[in-house]
Amino acid sequence: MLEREYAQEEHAMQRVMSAKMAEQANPNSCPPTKKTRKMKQTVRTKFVRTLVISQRPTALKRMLNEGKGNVKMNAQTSDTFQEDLVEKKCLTEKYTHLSCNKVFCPPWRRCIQGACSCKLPYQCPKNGTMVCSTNGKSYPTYCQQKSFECIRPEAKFLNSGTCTAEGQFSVSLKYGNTDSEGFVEVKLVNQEKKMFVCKENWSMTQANVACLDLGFQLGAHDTQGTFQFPEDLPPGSSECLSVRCQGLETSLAECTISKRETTSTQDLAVVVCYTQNAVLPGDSFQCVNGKHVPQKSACDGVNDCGDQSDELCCKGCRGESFLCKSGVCIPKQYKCNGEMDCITGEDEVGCEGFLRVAQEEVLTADMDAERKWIKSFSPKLSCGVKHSSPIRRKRVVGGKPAHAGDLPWQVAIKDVSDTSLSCGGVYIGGCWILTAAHCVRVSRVHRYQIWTSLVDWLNPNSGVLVQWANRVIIHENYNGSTYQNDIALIELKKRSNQKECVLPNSIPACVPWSPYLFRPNDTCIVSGFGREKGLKKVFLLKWGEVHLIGDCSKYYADRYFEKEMECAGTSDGSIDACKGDSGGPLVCQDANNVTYVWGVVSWGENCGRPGTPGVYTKVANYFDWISYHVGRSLISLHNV
Ligand SMILES: [Ca+2]
Ligand SMILES: [Ca+2]
Repeated sequence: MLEREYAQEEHAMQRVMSAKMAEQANPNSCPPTKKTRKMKQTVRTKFVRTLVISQRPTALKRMLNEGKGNVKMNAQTSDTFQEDLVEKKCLTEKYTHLSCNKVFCPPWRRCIQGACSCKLPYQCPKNGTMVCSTNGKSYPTYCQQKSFECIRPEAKFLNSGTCTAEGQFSVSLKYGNTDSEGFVEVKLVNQEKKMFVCKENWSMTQANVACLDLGFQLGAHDTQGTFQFPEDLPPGSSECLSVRCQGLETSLAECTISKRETTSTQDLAVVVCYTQNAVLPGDSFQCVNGKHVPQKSACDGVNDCGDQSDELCCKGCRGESFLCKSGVCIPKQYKCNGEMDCITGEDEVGCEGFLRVAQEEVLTADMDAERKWIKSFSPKLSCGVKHSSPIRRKRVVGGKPAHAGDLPWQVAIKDVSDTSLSCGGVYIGGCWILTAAHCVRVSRVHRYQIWTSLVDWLNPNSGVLVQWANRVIIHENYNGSTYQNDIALIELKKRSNQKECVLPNSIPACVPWSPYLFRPNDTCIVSGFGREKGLKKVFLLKWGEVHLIGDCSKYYADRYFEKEMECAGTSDGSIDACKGDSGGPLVCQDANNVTYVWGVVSWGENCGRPGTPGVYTKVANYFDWISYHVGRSLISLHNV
């Protein structure tokens, strides 16, 4: 840790140096003159941004503490603040169960520009069990049937296995006052007569599927209702069907159905399907699909809307439902159920095995288990996981030199006409390096060298590999004066005898596909090759911990673009690791210790001053741009 005096000295030196470097390194890419008024007091360094440690005045500290306060507020589950659980700004995004920024797509859909789009049947994994569709055709897998249904919604799931001549499934409502309500009756494919559904397990999750199956597009309105059962249970009807759905099925036939004993009509399920006449008492929440549900059913873990939109913009969750870091409420039974439901993965962390549901006589196949099984055959991507477990260090603060293998995705970019390193970058797999647009120029591609596995520029360590650049792709909307879209890709040149790029000591960082993978106050790591004190050309790879900062526009009014940029500063405000090389990575680890490149070092004002956090290009916003150039399969961890 550095003394304050030293930090200030270095800081002062850095200011001089940065200005000099910015001037020398690339005079043409300096911000235009209209910005120079600001530049008098703020040196917006571009090249060689050094990792420094300095005393950070209290502004940032206060800000971060306020942020922490918010987290506590967010965990609020008391019904006293029920309307506060919904995040209003998020609602404007109109997220649904098909928004891959918030949820995983089912295996028969893939994520394209933030939406789970229909796959073509041949894009499904080959493994699976044959299923029969209501169109009378058998499909080799459930995934293929669902992907076909995705394009032709009338072809629903009928049964597991091949089609039979007599196979028929139907849902009907009985003894209601209108034909949109009543007791729920089901005729199963392999049973001769209809049976009533049990009240046990019956909730909006099941009711929505039943109503959808009956043709009510917005699902169910209520699972309560007083209807007269005209007779005693006829003999032989002392059984009912217990139904368990995931909530996103299109037919009740896809749900798991088992038999139960019943003695009274009180044990039977009723439903009121949602029609335009639905009357809601008091406040209501408007779902994306247009349905209204009671305000208190938003953020309770239950998909009341049917399109899940009541559970996707939450600051806290009601009752025992589980809050994903991405702001999604999931039912408590999804915690530790062996399947990742939060896109951030924390619902499956710290689990001691998962509970098996008690065995029962099931009359239908468990298509939810089949869905999970199919999911396990999706191609797996290896990124963001180091070979060896990291060495445990005591509470580390910024500016520590890295050891070989600490940051295996970090690269250094060198322009051969310069004596020093020009920028940092991050390896994302294949032959691809991600960096800042202001670091590179297409016309200089033949001059760029990419140094991988380097930790000490003066005494290059063993394992360092130097590769030439083959291609430079700069974001087409990069704006050199506002730093918008400050992102670029470098393709490495393959060696003449190799088909692929081989970087034995490098590991790609994962590319984030959703802006909700990491949130304000998360701790992340910034790294870069920084100069040591003095002007000696000693370059060591250094790293430091920073926290993501929400709403950075209050620090950089008019210059901060929320969707495209991310701000990060220090944790306790007393020590600040504020700068790494431009183009270098800001990486964050998820609940499963998988590392993502969350930001690319872009710009910032001097460190050590109040309220001037570093600004990064927000990589999640560029997932589609990156995948367009490098190929979807190279960087898609999920939803592929
Ligand atoms: Ca709900
Ligand atoms: Ca789970």
